[in-house]
Amino acid sequence: MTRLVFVLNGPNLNLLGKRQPHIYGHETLADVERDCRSLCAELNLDLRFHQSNREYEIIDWIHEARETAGGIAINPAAFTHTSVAILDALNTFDSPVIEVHISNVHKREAFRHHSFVSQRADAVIAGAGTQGYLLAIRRLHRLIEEASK
Ligand code: CA2
Repeated sequence: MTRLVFVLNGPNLNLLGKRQPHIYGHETLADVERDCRSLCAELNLDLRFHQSNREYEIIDWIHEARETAGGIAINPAAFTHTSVAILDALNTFDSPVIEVHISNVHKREAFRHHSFVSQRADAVIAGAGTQGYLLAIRRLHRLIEEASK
């Protein structure tokens, strides 16, 4: 089992820490990437960390992960609620998938309560702030260790 994990981020998450801090906090995406890198180093995992505002780029990274990765943590952002294409791509990936949301989508507008991605995700973390990414990496690490026994 490969020790490479992908952390994928959907549209507008490049603005993290720069707008709406009451919902998404003060950490920037660069801060999140730094923390993910330091946790992966501690856990002896390799990391690819990406963000895009374009659905097809996220799909292409999932395809790349099919060939190379032992797990995906994904915050699809608004694509969570709209994208059958991202769900279809994740359904072609055979290793663990963890869905991450910074905010608790279930406390928010009704249109955020449905996730296409949850149909595939092995776990969903919502409302833990940016710590959710680190929790997802720890869970992927556990699953990768178990699969390699
Ligand atoms: O809570 C989450 O992580 C979300 O995936 C974030 C998405 C939203 O559409 C989902 O319903 C829940 C929005 C990401 C936009 O990120 C921004 C960050 C800072 C400022 C503006 C947008």
